[in-house]
Amino acid sequence: PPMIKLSDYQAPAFLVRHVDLKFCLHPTATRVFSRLECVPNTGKSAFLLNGEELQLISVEIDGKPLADDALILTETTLEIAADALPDGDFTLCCETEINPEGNTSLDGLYMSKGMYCTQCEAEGFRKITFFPDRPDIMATYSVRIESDEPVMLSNGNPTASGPGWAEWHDPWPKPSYLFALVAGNLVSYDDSFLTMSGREVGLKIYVRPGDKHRCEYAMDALKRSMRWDEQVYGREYDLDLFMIVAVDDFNMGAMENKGLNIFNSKYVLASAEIATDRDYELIEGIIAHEYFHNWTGNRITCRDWFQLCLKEGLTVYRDQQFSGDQRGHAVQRIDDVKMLRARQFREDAGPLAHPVRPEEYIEINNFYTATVYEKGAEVIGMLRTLVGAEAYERALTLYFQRHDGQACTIEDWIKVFEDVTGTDLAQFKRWYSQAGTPRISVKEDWDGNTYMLTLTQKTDPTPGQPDKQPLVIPVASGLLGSDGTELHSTEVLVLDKAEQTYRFEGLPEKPIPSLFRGFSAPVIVERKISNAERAFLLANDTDPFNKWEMGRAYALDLLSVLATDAESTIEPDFLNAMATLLEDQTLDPAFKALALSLPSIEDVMDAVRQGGGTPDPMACYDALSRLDTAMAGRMKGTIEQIYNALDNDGPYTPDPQAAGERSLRGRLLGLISRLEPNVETAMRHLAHADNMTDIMQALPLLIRAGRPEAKEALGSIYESWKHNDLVLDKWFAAQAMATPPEHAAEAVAQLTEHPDFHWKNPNRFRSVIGVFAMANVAGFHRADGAGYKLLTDWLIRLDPVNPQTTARLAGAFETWRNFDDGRQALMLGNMQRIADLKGLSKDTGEIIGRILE
Ligand code: BAL
Ligand code: ZN
Repeated sequence: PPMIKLSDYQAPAFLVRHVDLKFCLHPTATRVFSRLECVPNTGKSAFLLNGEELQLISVEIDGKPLADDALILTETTLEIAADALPDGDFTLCCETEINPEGNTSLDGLYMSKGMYCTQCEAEGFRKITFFPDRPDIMATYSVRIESDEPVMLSNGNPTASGPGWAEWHDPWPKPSYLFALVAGNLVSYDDSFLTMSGREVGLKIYVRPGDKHRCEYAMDALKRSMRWDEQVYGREYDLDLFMIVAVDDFNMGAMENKGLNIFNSKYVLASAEIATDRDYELIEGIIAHEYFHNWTGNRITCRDWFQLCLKEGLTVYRDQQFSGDQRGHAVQRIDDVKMLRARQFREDAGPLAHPVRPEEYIEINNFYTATVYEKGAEVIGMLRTLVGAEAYERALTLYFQRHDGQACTIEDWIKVFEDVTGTDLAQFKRWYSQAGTPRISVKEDWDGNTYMLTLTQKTDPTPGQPDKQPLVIPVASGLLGSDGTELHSTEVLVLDKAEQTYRFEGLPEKPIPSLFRGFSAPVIVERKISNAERAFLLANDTDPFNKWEMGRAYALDLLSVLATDAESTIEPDFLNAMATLLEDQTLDPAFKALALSLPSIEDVMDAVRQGGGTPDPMACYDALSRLDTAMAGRMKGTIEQIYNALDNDGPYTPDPQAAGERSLRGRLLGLISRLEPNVETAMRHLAHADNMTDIMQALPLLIRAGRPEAKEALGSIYESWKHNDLVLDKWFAAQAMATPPEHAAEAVAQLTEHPDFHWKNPNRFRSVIGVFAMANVAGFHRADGAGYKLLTDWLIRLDPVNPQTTARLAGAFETWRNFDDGRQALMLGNMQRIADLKGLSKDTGEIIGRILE
């Protein structure tokens, strides 16, 4: 398959001003009639339209059929010869037939449990009709749907309907990837919103009959998002209607189609008994994210797919700001950074590393990555830190004013900041083109009066980028005195050279620095600090992020020692520091839960590697168990007391305060269970659970302990919930995640035999195979290779059905070089099995190809 390059970008030869579409829906033979109003854009040339898996019935220009020799039809394109086109504007009419039921890729028009739905980003529209399917072609759309389905939806406002048909019009020009159509037996949960200028907008969440009572939270999150975007960014909604549809078969989390967001059901439906606190949090964040796209993505879109971070980085940044405002900024920041490190830093350190704005791809779907999304958001956060909140606001206002209705580039984005601040941001822009995570080393000097801080930045080579340039890195720093007072409050130091020294004069004593407060840049700080200093900052830092960070660094230090030397002892100072933290009345429960949690097993493996070792996953797993047990032993009495005090008899509410308390209680339950071979407390916790959060806190502990009661609990949850896919996903996931690593591969293989393992459904596949590979790390990396083989067998089976989901999970092999020779050989052999497949999708082929390169 060809490599698409940013440097090859060319303006489209023709624009499309308006699109009329008519759909005659049929599960296996849907007819699509399109009428495109086309405008020449770059002089006389052939017209190239994309089209895949389409049966062409007819094509006409200005009402006249085209001669056969005026057309070249390939597997993926339809080319109309320049001679066959009139000189000025023209209309192109096409009739095609497609098979939604046969479309298992869930890209284009497909069926999910009898309901028609679409996914067009990035290149699904070309599976619906012939079209120049690129985001820099923005058109208005009028859509007519004909079918017997009771509900028929498309973008924009409804214009007319009757028995068996419905018509929609979207007045806002949009790229084809934002097109959507839904038809099926759906009911709606309705509300309305009064915008800042006093317009009433109808809000509808469409779900299957029976799910209507699970829409309240999503609707509330939507209204809060709409208000927030008005208040914080001055952005008002622009149609009479905003719709969300919940779909069970969906590759992504959700999709921001204009006026008609389509969501994976798991990010819409919530009630105490089916959703955990984490689900509520994700629903809130994703509803906000998709809604915010209306301005950052839809009104202002991307010129080409290399600019994906223009909409995704900014929209993630905005949804993180929103969630921070809703739930508290410290906890939000810690959660965001945990995720960034777990996914983006790992991506940046391996064979799949790529810049925030990639320069080439084979399959664009492979670039919906943590780097484009989460690092893309970090880059915006840094820009805001560097220019200040006030200039950021002016730049955004200018961005919306200057580029509304356009398909833009990162150059356009940077330019508004340059124009507003009068500064040259050329060096800052390297964040978009240079892959890899910078490593910062720190040197301190103290001469009795002046404190000198020397920072050095270095970025390791990444694929295709052997030499790295210095970046502009905002270092939010404070200095603390030995009594814990702030000697120098937070100041943003700008590191824009390979090495720089910052001087602080007139200090009474050698200060203790608190660097990268709030994680002010996505970098790795390589600083040797004594455990005493870590304990000091853990106790005294005024920056909550760094307070958490110090506890994490301290724990990682101990864990990497434990993982390489099982006989080593655990420093009581760490346990004492954790005990102090637990008893600190000033800390909020959600923060405490995070601060008392141990790093992930991948973090431990990375720490072992940083120390020059080769991590043994099982030894890292055991190290975590040992440290957890030691913490539990040290804090035993207090843990039980606080656990009991947090027992809330009232009804479940999903608000952040209650969720924070449950999260601490869940963490304490985990600790208590370390000391109870029979996990009595977890059994009681489960027995009294009246909500899914409590169930999902206790159930994995029973599974991990190998208790017969776990089987009973699983059986009874299954009986109660076998008709609810979202609960069954959790039921599968709990087993795939918590089964002890020694026999996880067998347990997971057995789960795949279960009659409810509907492997063509992405949520179900991910909840078993994905969770095993990503969340049962020691089980997946078992030395005999059983985990690798299991994953590979399933990827081979899924690839012809759903390339996108297969390619994503194939990323589980991206860290293969971090392991010992035996595991490397096993992973390599399995990846080779995939690479050798006849007819391997370009999605999976590209991922495996890059990992093996
Ligand atoms: N645009 C794809 C889904 C999302 O990022 O919102
Ligand atoms: Zn997005």
